[in-house]
Amino acid sequence: MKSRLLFLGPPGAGKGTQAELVCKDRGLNHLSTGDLLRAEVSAKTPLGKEADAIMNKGELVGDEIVLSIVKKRLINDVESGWLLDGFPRNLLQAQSLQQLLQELSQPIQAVLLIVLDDEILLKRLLNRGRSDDNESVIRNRLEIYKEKTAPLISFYSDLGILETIQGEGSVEDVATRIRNFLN
Ligand code: B4P
Repeated sequence: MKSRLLFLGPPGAGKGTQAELVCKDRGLNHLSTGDLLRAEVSAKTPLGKEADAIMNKGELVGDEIVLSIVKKRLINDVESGWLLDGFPRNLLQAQSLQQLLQELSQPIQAVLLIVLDDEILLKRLLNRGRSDDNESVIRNRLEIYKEKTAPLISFYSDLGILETIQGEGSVEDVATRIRNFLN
């Protein structure tokens, strides 16, 4: 069974939603950098205060901060398996992750790219209504995705581990597509 997975895709594609279901099904640790950063913001830690302003503009939080959070977790989760959701988000993060996983002898087994039309993404995020879910911030997040995160599609495709999943339809429709691929 594949137990080291990564979800890639634009904001609002359903990475977080589907990651939760897959982790419950397969007993994996859900490692969402968005959730981990929001926990720091809620706890009002120095790191959280720094991240809050950046997230509310829809920008990416600094690589050093995100890498240190992920590293700590991955080293502890080696035995049970994991699903990375929302990380990596640029080439530097992807390269650092490859190096760390090589050191741990724990390569990624599959990268699932969830794809969805921009207008549907916008509608879903406006419905969610988190503090970083207003139209201008969402459009900025989409631009940043295209500029910084989308290059990871060819990075993982060149490694031969990328699978594209259509993100339209109900949560259950998308979950079935993912289950069919993983089983
Ligand atoms: P994230 O928390 O990663 O969130 P996201 O990309 O906006 O959402 P996701 O794709 O997970 O969508 P979801 O399932 O929730 O990032 C937030 C911010 O954190 C970033 O902008 C950045 O500032 C920072 N950050 C995170 N990781 C970072 C990193 N590595 N480096 C630097 N900065 C980082 O779904 C969205 C909505 O759609 C939900 O309301 C859901 O209920 C709904 N939905 C899902 N599937 C649906 C379906 N099939 N039908 C209808 N609605 C659906």
